[in-house]
Amino acid sequence: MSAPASPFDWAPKLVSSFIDGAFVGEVGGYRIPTFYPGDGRIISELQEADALEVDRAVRSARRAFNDPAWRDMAVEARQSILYRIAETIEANALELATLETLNAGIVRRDVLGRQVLRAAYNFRFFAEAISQQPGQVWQQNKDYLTFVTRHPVGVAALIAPWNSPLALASMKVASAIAFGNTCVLKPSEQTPLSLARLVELINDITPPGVVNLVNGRGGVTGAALTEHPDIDLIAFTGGTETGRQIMQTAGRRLKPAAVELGGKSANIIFADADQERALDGALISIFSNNGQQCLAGSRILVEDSIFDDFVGRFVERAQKIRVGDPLDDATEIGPIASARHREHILSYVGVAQSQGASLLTGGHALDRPGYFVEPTAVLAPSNSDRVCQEEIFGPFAAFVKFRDMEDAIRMANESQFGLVGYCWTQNLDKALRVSQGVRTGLMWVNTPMVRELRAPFGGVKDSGLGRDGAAASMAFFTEEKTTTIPIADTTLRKFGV
Ligand code: TXE
Repeated sequence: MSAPASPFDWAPKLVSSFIDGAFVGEVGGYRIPTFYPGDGRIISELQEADALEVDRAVRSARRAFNDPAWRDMAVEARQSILYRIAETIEANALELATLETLNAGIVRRDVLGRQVLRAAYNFRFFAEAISQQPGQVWQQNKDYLTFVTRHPVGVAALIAPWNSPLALASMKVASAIAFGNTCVLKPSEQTPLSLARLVELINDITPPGVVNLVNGRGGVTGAALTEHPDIDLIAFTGGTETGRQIMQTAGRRLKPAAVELGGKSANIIFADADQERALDGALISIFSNNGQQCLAGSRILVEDSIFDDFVGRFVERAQKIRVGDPLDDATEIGPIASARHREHILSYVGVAQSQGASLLTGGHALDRPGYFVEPTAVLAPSNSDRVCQEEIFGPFAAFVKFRDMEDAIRMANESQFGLVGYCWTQNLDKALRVSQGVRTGLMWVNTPMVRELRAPFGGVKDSGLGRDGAAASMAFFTEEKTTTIPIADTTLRKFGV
């Protein structure tokens, strides 16, 4: 589709569920307005799926799964579908990016240059991964050959958050369908637009029912989906409390679930680091994606000998960041995704100050329509302060000083979370000790946020359970079956002779 006169014309008036190859369309029921965080205007309306509509979506996914044409498809045919989805995403990049920006407030230039490319890459990556998976054969027992085959699990419930819908949901859909499952995707009720379009585009390529979409609030549509008896597995990204509820449901129903939750990741900066690179990395890791990302390096631990200088330079740069219209290519930070979340972020200024922290920069909403927050940093007296322990999920950095490596590792580990971590040093020994000593799912040394999809990604402690990645996703989205066959003359015991 060629670009309309106004980017807002890309937003549909109504977003409904997409079931069995088509949008459900207007059927009445509960509606939720969708806002443009750049000025607070309503841009669309979401029609919430109730339990009956969720049931229709799950039944559609089940029918598609039961069709051997999908489930037992040759790997080359499945690869070609995944490659075509990647190409379609790229061909529709501007529309998808604009919808993401209108809905989530992420700067469009960044969505185009990063998230949309990542969404396409997710499909391409799994197209390649599925043709390269080795199997297991056991032949130590000379009389028998035992081999293990993998089979798709079935119908997956995929639940996505609002902070980076395209990148996160596309990873789930790509890994689910690559391994032969079918799915029902539920985006966040705040950000349905880009994913509704993505699901429509995917359905031009996949058989109907392979990828379905339901929209609505977590407690209504999300709960109906995870509670549905015909769901075989659940993949969730979102907040820690919701993650606990999902795990309870999965436990009760004995279904596998992978939950990728929040973080409060330590960014450890040693005096012997390349200071300029560490500074760039610290700014990227807290301010990209408008600060709303689980990977954020939101606790910046700096060695005391460089503390004042490093913090001074960070503040100087933070004050020059261009905050504003996310559709403008010159903007670096756009609006927070919702008014409620902006208030949540700003409330931490008071929280920090009440515990003795000093405000280094920012701390206010911008005086203009939309949900903008100044890039903010505080100096926390202690790592046990709430600003160092709770996920704020915005452009809000908390600085703490450390004495030496042991002190830094101890502080990094004093957290309920353990998603990622960052370490900046020129000393290999220190880099290795920190990367091994900090209890987290992933550590980046001298670089921010390089996502190697071949390697496992996921959190420990309250940051989640389960991993994404080539082997990890295969383990989650397939079931192993062991088959044993005699390959020699084996005599059997005879009953009743
Ligand atoms: O997330 P929710 P919220 C963190 C971040 C944020 C906090 C709360 O700190 O401030 O979580 O955000 C669906 N059954 N992250 O409240 O509610 C919901 O509709 C099934 C970190 O917005 O967890 C949405 O689709 N589904 C994070 C999705 O869960 C339910 C990204 C996530 O929303 C449900 C987002 C239920 N009972 C927030 N309740 C990350 N890991 O990147 C809600 N949902």
